[in-house]
Amino acid sequence: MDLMKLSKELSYALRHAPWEYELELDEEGWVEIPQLLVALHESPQWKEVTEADLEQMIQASDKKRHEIRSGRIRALYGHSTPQKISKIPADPPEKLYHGTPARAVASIMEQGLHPRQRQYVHLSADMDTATQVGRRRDDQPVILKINASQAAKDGILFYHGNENIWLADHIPASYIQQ
Ligand code: HQG
Repeated sequence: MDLMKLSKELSYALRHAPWEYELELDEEGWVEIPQLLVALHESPQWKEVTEADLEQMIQASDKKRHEIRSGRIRALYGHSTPQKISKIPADPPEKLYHGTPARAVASIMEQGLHPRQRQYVHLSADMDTATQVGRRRDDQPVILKINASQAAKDGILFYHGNENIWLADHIPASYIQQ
């Protein structure tokens, strides 16, 4: 089974278009695995998928994009569905990073970081992760440094995505350094 293709399909279903699969996410983004399997089994290429395959898909992935708990599965970050997924605020590390194409920097330094088409701004826990994120759009991305602990002290909320990814609603430019 092509686990990478399965992961992409699940990210699409669980981050962006659950209604195309007749799924409804709960407020934290969870769906019951049996319901998801029914939806997947409608497509010929996924008619054999089992819960064990979903577990293996998560294990095999380069990034921890999904999590399974108590018979349910959810995407950990990346959502764009109209109803905002609720996340529990957490204390961020002192510094976070954000990799972005050079062409976006002037606008970010003026307006701050906005979630744009997603529900949250995505931040990286380390420079390597930020570089990988930025390389999706620019061979030589700019890595912005976020003064996360100061922002948190000033009341900006941060949320945990996975061990490499943090989320926030908006990061004002005053906490961002080039
Ligand atoms: C930019 C992938 C101009 C922002 C990745 C980014 C990540 C602004 C783009 C995750 C701006 C949004 C998310 C402003 C933000 N002016 N540009 N004021 N504010 N931007 O894809 O962080 O592989 O929604 O810099 O690895 O690139 O799918 O966010 O370039 O973890 O699991 O607007 O998605 O993970 O782009 O990526 P995105 P992102 P997966």
